Amino acid sequence: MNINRDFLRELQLQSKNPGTWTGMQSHDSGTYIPSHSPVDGALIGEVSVTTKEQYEEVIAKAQEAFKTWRMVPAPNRGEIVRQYGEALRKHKDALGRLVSYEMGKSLTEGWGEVQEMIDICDFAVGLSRQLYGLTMHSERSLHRMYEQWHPMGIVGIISAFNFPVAVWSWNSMIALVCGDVCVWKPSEKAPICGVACQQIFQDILKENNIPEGVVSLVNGDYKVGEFMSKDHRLPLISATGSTRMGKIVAAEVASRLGNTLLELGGNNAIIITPNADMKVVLTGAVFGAVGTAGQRCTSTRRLIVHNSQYEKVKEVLAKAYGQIRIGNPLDSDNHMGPLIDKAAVEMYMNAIEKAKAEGANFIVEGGVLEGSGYESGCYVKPCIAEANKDMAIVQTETFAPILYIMKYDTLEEAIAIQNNVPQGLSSAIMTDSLKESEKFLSAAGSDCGIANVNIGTSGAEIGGAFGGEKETGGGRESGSDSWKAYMRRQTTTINYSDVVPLAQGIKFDL
Ligand code: UN1
Repeated sequence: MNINRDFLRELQLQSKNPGTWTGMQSHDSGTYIPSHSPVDGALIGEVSVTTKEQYEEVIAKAQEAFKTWRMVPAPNRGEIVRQYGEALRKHKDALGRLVSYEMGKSLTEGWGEVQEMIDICDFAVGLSRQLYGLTMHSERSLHRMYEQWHPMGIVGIISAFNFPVAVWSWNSMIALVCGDVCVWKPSEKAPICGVACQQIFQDILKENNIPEGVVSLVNGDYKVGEFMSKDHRLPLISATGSTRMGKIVAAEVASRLGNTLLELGGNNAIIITPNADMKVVLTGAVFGAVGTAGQRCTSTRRLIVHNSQYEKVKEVLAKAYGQIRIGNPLDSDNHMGPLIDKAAVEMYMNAIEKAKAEGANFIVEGGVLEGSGYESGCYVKPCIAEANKDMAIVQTETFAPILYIMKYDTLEEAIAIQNNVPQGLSSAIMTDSLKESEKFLSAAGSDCGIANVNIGTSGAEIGGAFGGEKETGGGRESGSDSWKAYMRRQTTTINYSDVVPLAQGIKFDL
């Protein structure tokens, strides 16, 4: 495979070992994490693992930077984020290519991810003038009462490989306008994307004479994540990844009474009713299941299909799956690239085996692709299995393009099946019936954080609050009023009378 790597040069990532950037001049620990592209297996670069001593230095710098940053007026903080958005526009092509090459998602999705970063920058710039608090009427005369929002301090961000740049920006761009400083640990499976985002941000901080500790990067596996979750100097940890990881982080942060914002596993379903438009079903379901090779937390994993539509849906999907082109994601002819690594391939194969052992019937077979173009060993076939709602494998999130399809009779039954999983991130119904869609959206409907009508389960816009219930962790990131998770609320009462009347009419005369 011949991949032009000019994009690495544009992102100042020419050297084989770009090292980590933590806001410090030099940061080489001598231990490295290599990043191999799942596209062709080639070594893209290495980052040095952050030691405990280096972590302490990063936190000290971040603490120092917070003292300056929290006093910069919020709209001026928004101006820095605006400049970052501009820089991302300039580097959209190169950064999108790096995302595609390091993570394996299709180039259009790589660009889409950078677009998601740009969108959140725009959102955060506007937000920087809208961090509103409420004013209340005091029960005491000549008193004023209101609430104000202050920055919290250092926000620790732990992100996953599947959205190696966008998820960090959802958190950090919002946190930054709120006046927090950010320390980011990207996934060790896509660390070079983290270095690129960091380099671009550091240039902007330098140009504006702002302390580099406002945005920092640390690298490593769960041990570095543990430095963060156990560190009382980090009042908020925002973690994206598996439910298993989230439970550990939640317990560690809770034991020091810190705050968490968790965005964990999904097991997202689409309900297809007799009133569904098949064209809409096709794009929504196939992109949901196959996009990003099934490695989104919002990927469609289950189709719950009305009896009357079942055979038709099976037929239409099987035909569509036959047309999916799998290969180098940088080639825009391909719909689907590789899984992130061979361990992911193994998990995919194990899930297929388990599904078969539990009696699932594969109507589109899976398997690992071999031969020319597939040398990295990470390319697999998307597959579809007829399954039962209660099978253990159907209850599990497998980060791979495996779609389980099942039947229902009544809408109530379909909603019950949809809700009958431990996770609660995203959900959808395909219908042109107002009654069906309203039932799905009612309090007795979907129990997920995201509920869509005639849209697949993935591909949320940044303007809404993103996250889900149950084992998805309950956090909300990105749009709407998610910013409140990054700030502390202060209720203030001011007495401008000459006496001190006590609330609730209490008398205390001296
Ligand atoms: C994720 O997979 O962690 O809604 C995030 C979507 C994307 C974000 C997914 N905007 O599919």
